[in-house]
Amino acid sequence: MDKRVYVINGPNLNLLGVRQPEVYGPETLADVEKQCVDLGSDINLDVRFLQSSHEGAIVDWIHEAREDAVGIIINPAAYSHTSVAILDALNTFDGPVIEVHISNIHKREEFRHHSFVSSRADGVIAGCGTQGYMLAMQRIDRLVRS
Ligand code: CA2
Repeated sequence: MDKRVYVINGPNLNLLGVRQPEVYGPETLADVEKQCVDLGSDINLDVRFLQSSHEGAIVDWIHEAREDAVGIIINPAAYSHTSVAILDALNTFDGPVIEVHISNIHKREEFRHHSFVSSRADGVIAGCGTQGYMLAMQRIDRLVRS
């Protein structure tokens, strides 16, 4: 049976490809989901792809992942910069966590330079566009094999 990976997306990422393509690119979140699922089937990872604009929903999915997933890929979006609750939830998860940002948060406003989640993440990918999700999948694959 394939190992399960949760790909969790935070607030407003449902608008990917619909608004601000100059910042976040032309692909929709459904496009990114398909790419993750397709890559997952090549490398034997079963993808559960999720998005919510509600902090508590994201915390609940991280708790579910404790029983259900070998790894978590998370783009916490704006909650990266504010959420101790998401950090605390990730700290209860034993497997690898890769944090993804589509844009390079370090090239943007100063308030985006700090992410609470980064202190738990095993890897952080920023500024690689939506390709960052594919890179994160490959990294999770490597980490769960070793
Ligand atoms: O670069 C990223 O992936 C971010 O996590 C995206 C967040 C932002 O708050 C972070 O600082 C960096 C924003 C997500 C909003 O997504 C939108 C997508 C399309 C149109 C409008 C918003």
